[in-house]
Amino acid sequence: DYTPTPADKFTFGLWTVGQTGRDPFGEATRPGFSAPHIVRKLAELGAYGVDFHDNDLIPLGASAAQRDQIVRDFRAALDDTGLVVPMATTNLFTDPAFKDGAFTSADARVRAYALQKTMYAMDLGAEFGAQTYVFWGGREGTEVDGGGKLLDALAWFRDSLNFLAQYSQDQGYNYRFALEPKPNEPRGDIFLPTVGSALGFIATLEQPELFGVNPEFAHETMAGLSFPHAIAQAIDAGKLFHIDLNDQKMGRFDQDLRFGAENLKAAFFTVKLLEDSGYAGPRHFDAHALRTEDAEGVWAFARGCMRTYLILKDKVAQWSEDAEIRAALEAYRVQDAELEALSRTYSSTNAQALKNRAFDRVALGQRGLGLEHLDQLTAELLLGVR
Ligand code: 3MF
Ligand code: MG
Ligand code: MG
Ligand code: MG
Repeated sequence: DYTPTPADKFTFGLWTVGQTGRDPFGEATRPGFSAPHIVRKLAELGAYGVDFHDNDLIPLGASAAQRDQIVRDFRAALDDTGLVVPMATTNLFTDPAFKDGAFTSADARVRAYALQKTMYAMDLGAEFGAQTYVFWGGREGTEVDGGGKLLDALAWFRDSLNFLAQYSQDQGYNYRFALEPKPNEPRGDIFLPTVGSALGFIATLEQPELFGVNPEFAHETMAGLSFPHAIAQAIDAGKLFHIDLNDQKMGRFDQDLRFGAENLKAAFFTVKLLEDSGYAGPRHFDAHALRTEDAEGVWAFARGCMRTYLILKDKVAQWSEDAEIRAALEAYRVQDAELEALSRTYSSTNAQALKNRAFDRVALGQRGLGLEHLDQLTAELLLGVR
C-alpha cells in the first residue's frame, strides 16, 4: 500500500519539513517545528533518517550550555525512534559573512572562518554518526566577474576541500564527501554549476576517491538539463554518493517541489536508474511544502514524496516485466555479437576488419526505431492503464 518503512531509506533535511514558507517576497506562513518533533514525526511516517546543516540544529551564536541541551534533546528523539543521521552539511550561505562566498570569498579571513565553521560542523555530524558530508556552495559564485577571482576561486575551493578531507581522516571521521552543484540562486552564477562540472573538478583534488556528487533534481532542471542524464553520468563514474530528490519547472526560480509534482516521467527514470544501478544510499528529499500549507500540509508533502517514490518503484518493476515493452526494447537495441566483439577493444586486426567491412548505410538510416510506440507504452503504464 506504498507505506514507507526505514528499509526504503527515505531521509529529509531538518530544513525541508522545517521550512516556514518564507520566500524573497514574503514572510513565513507557518511556524516550523523543533528538531525533536521533526524526528518523531518523520519516524511515524516511516522515514529512515534525518540530516542537518550545523545551524538547523544549533542556532548561530548558541551558548555551550544551549548547544548541549539541544544535542541531548535531539539524541533522545533519535534514540526513541531509531531514526539515523546519514548526512550532515554546513550552512555557509545564510550569514552575511558569506555574502561573497565562503571557501571562494575574496577575503582570506572569510575563507579561514569557513574552514573553521565547517570543521565544527563536521565534528557535530560525526557526533551523530553521519558518514556523508555534503558541500553545497550556495554563495560560491559571482555577479561581478570584474573582481578577477574566477581562477583563484577554483584554487581556493580545491585547497579547502583538500584541507577538510585531511581533517576528516585526521579525526577518524572518514567521511565521504559529496559536492552539490547548482547553476544559480542565490548567486548570479554559482561555481561548478552542473554535475558534469563537479565531476571534472573532483578529478583535480588530492584525494578524488573521497569525493562524489550530490545531484539535485531541481538544480539540473533549472539549468535546462536532464536529471536522469546527470545521475547516469555520476553512476557511471562511481560518484553518486548521495542524491537530493525534489521537482522543479524548467528555467524557473528554485522551487523545491514535492518529488514527482512536476516531471513525472523524469522522476520515473530517476527512480529506475537508482533502483536498477543498485544505488544503496539514502533517498533524500530536499524539498519543502508549498507556502500555502500549514503543519498538516507539510506532513502531506513529506508523505507524498515517499509515496510517489514507492509508486514509481513499483512502476519500474512493472515496466521491466511488461512483455510489450520488452519486445519494443529488443527491437530498438540491435545486437550483433561479431561487430560488438570487433568494436569493443582496439587491436590492429579489429581496426582492419572494421575498415574492410561493407555497411549498408542506407538501410541503417531507413530503419524505424519504434520509439513512439515505446514511449506511449511508458506513458500508458505511468497513467495506470497498463
Ligand atoms: C539549495 C540546496 C541546499 C543543499 C544543502 C546541502 C539548502 O538549493 O539544495 O539546501 O541541498 O545545503 O544538502
Ligand atoms: Mg536545492
Ligand atoms: Mg533549495
Ligand atoms: Mg539540495
